[in-house]
Amino acid sequence: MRIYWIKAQAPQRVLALVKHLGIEAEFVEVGLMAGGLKAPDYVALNPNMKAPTLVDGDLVLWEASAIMAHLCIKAGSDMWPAHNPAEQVEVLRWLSWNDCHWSPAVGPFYFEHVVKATFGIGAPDRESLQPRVADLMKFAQVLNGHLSGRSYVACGRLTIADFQLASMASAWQESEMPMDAFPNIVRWIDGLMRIPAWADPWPAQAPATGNHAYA
Ligand SMILES: N[C@@H](CCC(=O)N[C@@H](CS)C(=O)NCC(=O)O)C(=O)O
Repeated sequence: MRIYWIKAQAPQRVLALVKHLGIEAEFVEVGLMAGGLKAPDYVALNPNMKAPTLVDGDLVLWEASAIMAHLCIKAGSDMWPAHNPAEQVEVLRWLSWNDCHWSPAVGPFYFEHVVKATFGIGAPDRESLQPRVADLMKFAQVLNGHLSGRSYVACGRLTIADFQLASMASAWQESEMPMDAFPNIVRWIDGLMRIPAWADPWPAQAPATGNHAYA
């Protein structure tokens, strides 16, 4: 099994899960700044020119949530409830909510503060984030309310929904997201950060100038 990644939030979820479940994989860091996502052999795998991408035998899969579900099925982990339709609906609700609402709300903060710093593409434009605060507050209110009395987003246990929702929000301090007002979200993130694979999901580093493979 081979996983293509860059140091950003969507691959982060997949890498954390691989580590958490103890799955054997080969990791290929795509050289984002060297144009690796646009290289013809990568585009043939992922025409979106995004990471992550998983190659498992004949299967080529993109979209972090689908990759995480595949990995859970393969490892026999109930972090994706493959054998429980009602739980699948619950997890799907939060995966969908993330992609349609939460990710667009937290994403601009993460981009300005984390992505720009990671890839050396400029200083954060704090002014551009001001109009984004209302949207963040609106959806943080929803998540904070849901997490009242809960340690996890769905099914009363750790699922791929937690990893999906937390990948940008975990960097809330660094990203200057106004999360102090949402104690249940902060408590939930603090709990995830105690999972070693979530706290440190990245494979051993290689210089991201090309597409490097290492197990
Ligand atoms: N919905 C996709 C998102 C993929 C995505 O946007 N990946 C980002 C990193 S978080 C990327 O490859 N960005 C590089 C670019 O757009 O050039 C997923 O969940 O896998």
